[in-house]
Amino acid sequence: MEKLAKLLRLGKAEEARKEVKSLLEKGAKPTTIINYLSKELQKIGEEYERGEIFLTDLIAAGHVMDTITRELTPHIEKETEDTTLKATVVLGTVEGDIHDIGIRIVEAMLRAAGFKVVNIGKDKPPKEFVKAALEHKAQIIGVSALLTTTMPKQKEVIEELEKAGIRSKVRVIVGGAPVTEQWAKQIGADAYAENATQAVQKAKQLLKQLQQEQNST
Ligand code: B1M
Repeated sequence: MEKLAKLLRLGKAEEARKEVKSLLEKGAKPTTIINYLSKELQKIGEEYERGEIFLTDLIAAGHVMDTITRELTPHIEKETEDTTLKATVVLGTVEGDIHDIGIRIVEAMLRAAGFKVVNIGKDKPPKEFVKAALEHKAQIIGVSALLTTTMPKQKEVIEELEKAGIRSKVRVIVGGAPVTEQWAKQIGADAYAENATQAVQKAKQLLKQLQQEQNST
């Protein structure tokens, strides 16, 4: 793992991919690797913020993490627990924000838990979330924001759902490094998830609530 962290810092994507393969062969769990590297990447982000490293270093580390995430995703999805869950989640990163490593991990974990997932991608305007939710008859929308400047777009997604008249039919989960429980409450989201594991737990809880509500009406 330490070797992998070093490769992340050095921006060596191909070597890191090989190292991940070897770790998997030795029995390492994909989620353990992701959680470890996420913490390392956070440290790299903080170093960038303090001006200790350059933007190019941040980009290189982001590229390595991206490569590793793509390598690990099929392994996470293979561990599907429940194929009876008949629910769709629309996921995406808000407009103006190109961070998508985290949301792809959330996607893989939701799939592994049995959800159908439609990931609309990064830099998506609020209306795109609503459009996808309508098109795929989604029960849950997961909205990611990694920048303090793009967080307000999460609120706009909720406002667009209200305008479209479907707010009561879907549940909204918000996440991303600067997002907090308090922010989620403030903007009227239904849940906040700190990480991908929590996103799965919250999605399951919200789905249960939604189904109970629908059965009682
Ligand atoms: Co950016 N970046 N970045 N960056 N970057 C941050 C976010 C930053 C905190 C770094 C720092 O300065 N400390 C900072 C934001 C500061 C702020 O807003 N206060 C920052 C900045 C400033 C920028 C740029 C503006 C830099 C510049 O150009 N000057 C620029 C922004 C461009 C834009 O978006 N318009 C930029 C660019 C980039 C890269 C392209 C180089 C790259 C992204 C590559 C990519 O995503 N494809 C990058 C990276 C890698 C980071 C850091 C280092 C790591 C992000 C990451 O992938 N983490 C990041 C530092 C940090 O986050 N502390 C930083 C790993 C990932 C697994 O975690 O994304 O948090 P995370 O996702 C988690 C949870 O948050 C949660 O689950 C995930 C998995 O457990 N979650 C959800 C996320 N979304 C969810 C949705 C849900 C539920 C849970 O709904 C269901």
